[in-house]
Amino acid sequence: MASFFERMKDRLSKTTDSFKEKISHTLYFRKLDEDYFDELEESLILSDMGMETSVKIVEELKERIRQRGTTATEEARDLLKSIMADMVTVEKKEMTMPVIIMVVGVNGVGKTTTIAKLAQKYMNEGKTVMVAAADTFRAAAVEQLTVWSERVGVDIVKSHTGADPASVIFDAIASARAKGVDILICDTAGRLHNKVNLMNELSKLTRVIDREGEGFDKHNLLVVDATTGQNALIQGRTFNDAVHLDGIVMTKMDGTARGGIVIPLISELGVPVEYIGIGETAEDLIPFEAADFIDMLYDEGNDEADDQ
Ligand SMILES: Nc1nc2c(ncn2[C@@H]2O[C@H](COP(=O)(O)OP(=O)(O)OP(=O)(O)O)[C@@H](O)[C@H]2O)c(=O)[nH]1
Ligand SMILES: [Mg+2]
Repeated sequence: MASFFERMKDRLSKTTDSFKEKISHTLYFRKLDEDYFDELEESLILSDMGMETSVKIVEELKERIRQRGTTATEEARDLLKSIMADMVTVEKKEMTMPVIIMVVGVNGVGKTTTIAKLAQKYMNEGKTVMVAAADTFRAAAVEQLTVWSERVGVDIVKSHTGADPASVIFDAIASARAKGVDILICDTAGRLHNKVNLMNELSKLTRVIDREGEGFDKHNLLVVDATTGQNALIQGRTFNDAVHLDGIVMTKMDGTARGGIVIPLISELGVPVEYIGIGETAEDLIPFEAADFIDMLYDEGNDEADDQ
């Protein structure tokens, strides 16, 4: 059976292959001159690193090259790798039990699926889990979470479509407290009539959780979809303004070449990516290790070994 690292490598191969391809020609430069830096910056932007982060990476590279008197492109490549590794090194916030996890993100990114995956993972670790269906906006959202909760085997607190999400959270916290569950995971709407409404609702839910959830640790997770590239970054900024984000889950990393977006997401928001989604089943969630990810981007190991 493929090792954990191999499985991740396999699922992320579109992203890593794309990065290697985009960056490879910069290795053929003879001199580390302005042409080299321009080319590199463009390659980074094309690899979904975002304008701001790409400029920052190249500025830092110039500085390190200057300090060290580096002239070889291979050496510059190693410096580049260490700069990127530094940028994604953000400490993850440990959760203490009992905890309320609020899951936020725009519609369709994979919130409900991620909740099922997280519930499965925590149950496998021997934790007691409950989910709250606080996306009462979209018809079928409650049913979708109900189906998942039955499949995974966790308790669910829910109401009808159109109910006040704050009251669902209120009831869920009371129930989680009464049953002594370790982890309460709250699903939220990804879409309301407009963005201001959505952000106001999330702030309200945060206040309810703070007020009613005494004795519970609080953990806010943003779910973003890797296939949307730069949009993930815009969403990250918007949600981070409305809700304090403790962590990010990047979904749909399987089958996209745009996974490089995790780098600017982490470095610009200063929020760690905790997990990545690599498929549609409850098992397709893996912890994200930023340093391993950077290693994969630069790994030149033979590709044939990656095939089954
Ligand atoms: N390939 C792949 N598909 C995923 C992943 N995560 C979620 N999906 C799919 O993305 C679609 C949307 O997922 P949902 O969990 O319903 O997304 P949501 O954010 O809850 O959506 P709304 O409730 O409409 O806001 C579903 O078809 C999922 O199966 C993933 O990691 N990889
Ligand atoms: Mg949903």
